[in-house]
Amino acid sequence: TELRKRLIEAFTEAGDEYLSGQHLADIAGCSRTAVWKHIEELRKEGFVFEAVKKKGYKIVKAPEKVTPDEIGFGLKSEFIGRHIHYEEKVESTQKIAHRLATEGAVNGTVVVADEQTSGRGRMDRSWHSPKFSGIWMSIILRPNLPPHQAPQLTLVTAVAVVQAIEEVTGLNPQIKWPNDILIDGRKTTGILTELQADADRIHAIIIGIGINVNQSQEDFPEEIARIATSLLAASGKTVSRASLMQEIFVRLEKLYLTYLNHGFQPIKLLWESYALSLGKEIIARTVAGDIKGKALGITDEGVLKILQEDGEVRHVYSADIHLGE
Ligand code: BTX
Repeated sequence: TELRKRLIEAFTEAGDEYLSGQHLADIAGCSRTAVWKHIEELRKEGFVFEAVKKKGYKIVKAPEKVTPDEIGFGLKSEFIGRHIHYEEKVESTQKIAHRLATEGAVNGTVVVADEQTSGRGRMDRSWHSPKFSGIWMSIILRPNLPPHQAPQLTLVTAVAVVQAIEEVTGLNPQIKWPNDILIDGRKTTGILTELQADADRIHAIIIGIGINVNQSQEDFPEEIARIATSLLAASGKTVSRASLMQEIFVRLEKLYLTYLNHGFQPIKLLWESYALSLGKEIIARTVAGDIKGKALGITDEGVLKILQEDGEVRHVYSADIHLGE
């Protein structure tokens, strides 16, 4: 890291000039191969380089962080994102949000980190959350609702994230019930909703959102390389994480209020317009076994309806969806 610091200083001094590999090696006191490796490391941290043959390297963009200042500047929402708890590196933003919610965090509080070391998915799965390249955040909301309505809020969130991605990148993401957002069939976003509630009232809902933003396709680890993508990989453009977060806060706030004031119906229509698997043959893997059939839509509660071959319509509350043949 001392060496990388020296490289960064050299690039800073060079300003708009390119620095050759040899020159950098001299400054850092290492081999050119080592320089190249360090440049790769810096790239993973969010630096964007321009490399020109015979001239060398130049930094065209330094990593942007997602600190409260960056997010607060120009923010147009009223309550979502008005209180931001930022950390560079955490195990999981969900964990922190749960603690803050217990301690009385206000409606709309957001916990965000530049890196998660043990990001969580559903059912104890893990969520890969490398430094600087994604949005890893948890939003605390305090709706006055019974706990059984919580799954609807996952769907509200999915619509908000899709709209924000569309607005900021021009891409057309689709939703796979209940909580995946896909681009070209690959997962770019996962949503995890958790509750603090008693039998008839939600105290806090903690909505975890993980979005792959600026990873290159090669950056994904082997296990998810074929199922995952990022906004950069899909659009060819780096995306400002802070701007995307702002857009999500504004959209989510609007849809959340629509939902509280007018119920799930208007959200349902929007959700269905973005849904990937409606009308298709799917297999829903549930804890009680597979359900196979045609995805018909969602109920007013946000529950998935599947038409089986025998004509029976099954309601699925929780499952992983696979597209059938
Ligand atoms: P999920 O259970 O639907 O998806 C988890 C599965 O997705 C993993 O088993 C793996 O196959 C795949 N996967 C893991 N990481 C990635 C990734 N970066 N991109 C694409 N696919 C991946 C989805 O759970 C809910 C994820 C919520 C993550 C947020 S991040 C902020 C907050 N904090 C936290 O710990 N979790 C949430």
